[in-house]
Amino acid sequence: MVGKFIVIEGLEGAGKTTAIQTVKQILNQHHIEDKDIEFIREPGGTKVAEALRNIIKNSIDNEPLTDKAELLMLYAARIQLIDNVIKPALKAGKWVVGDRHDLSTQAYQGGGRQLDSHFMQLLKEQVLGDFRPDLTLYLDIDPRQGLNRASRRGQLDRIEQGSLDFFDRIRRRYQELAAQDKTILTIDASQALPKVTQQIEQKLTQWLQTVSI
Ligand code: T5A
Repeated sequence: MVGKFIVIEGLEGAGKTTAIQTVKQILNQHHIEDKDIEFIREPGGTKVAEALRNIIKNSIDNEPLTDKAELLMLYAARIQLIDNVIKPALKAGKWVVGDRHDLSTQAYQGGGRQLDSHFMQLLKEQVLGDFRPDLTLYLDIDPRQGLNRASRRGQLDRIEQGSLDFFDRIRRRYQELAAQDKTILTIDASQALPKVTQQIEQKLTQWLQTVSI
C-alpha cells in the first residue's frame, strides 16, 4: 500500500485545526484507520523542529528575527520533519495529514515578507527537491475575519502581529498559487463551520475516487 500526503493550508483562523478532524473522518470512512495516519504540523513535528517553531513564533528575549533567518529556520524544521517523519511514514504505507507545508512559506515569506523569488526558488529546490504533497486543501479567508477568529483564542504571536497589508499579500499569493496548481483545491472558509465541513467532505471524497487506496 502506498500512503498519500495531504496538507491543509490557509491564514490564521481559517479553520485548519477543525478541517484536519474532517479529513480524518473522511479517511476513516474510506477504511484508512487512525493507526495508518500520521498527523503533523509545520513548523514542528520533531524535537528540533518544535524548538525552531518556538523561536519562529516567539523569538528569544525579543531579539529581532531577520526575514532570511526566519526562512532558513522554516526550511531547517521542514527537512527534519520530511526526512525523519514524513518520508518514513509514506514508505511504510501510512497517510500523512499536515497542518501547513511549503505553500505556507511561498505565501508568508514569498508573498508576505516579499523575499527574493530566485533565492526562494533555489532554496526550495535544494532542500525539497521534487518532494511535494499529493493534495492540498487551501482554506481561503479574508485576514480580517481569520485574525478575528484567531484573536479569540488569546494573545497573538510574533507573526500574527503583522500588519493587514502583510496578511493581504499572503492571501493574494495563496490565491495565485492555488489558481496555477491542480493539486491545490480551494475551500471558501468564510462560511459557517457546517458549510466549510461540507465543502471539504465533497472535495476530498471526489479526490479519493481518483487515487488508488
Ligand atoms: N508560518 C508557517 C510561516 O510563516 N511560514 C511557514 O512556512 C509555516 C509552515 C504557524 C505560524 O507560522 C507561520 C504561519 C503561522 O503564523 P500555527 O499556530 O501553526 O502557526 O498556525 P495558525 O494559522 O496560527 O493556527 P490557527 O489555530 O490560528 O489557525 P487555524 O488552525 O486555521 O484555526 P482553528 O481551526 O484553530 O480555528 C480558529 C478559531 O476559529 C473557529 C475555531 O473554532 C477556533 O476557535 N472557527 C470558526 N468559527 C466560525 N466559522 C468557521 N467556519 C470556523 N472555523 C474555525
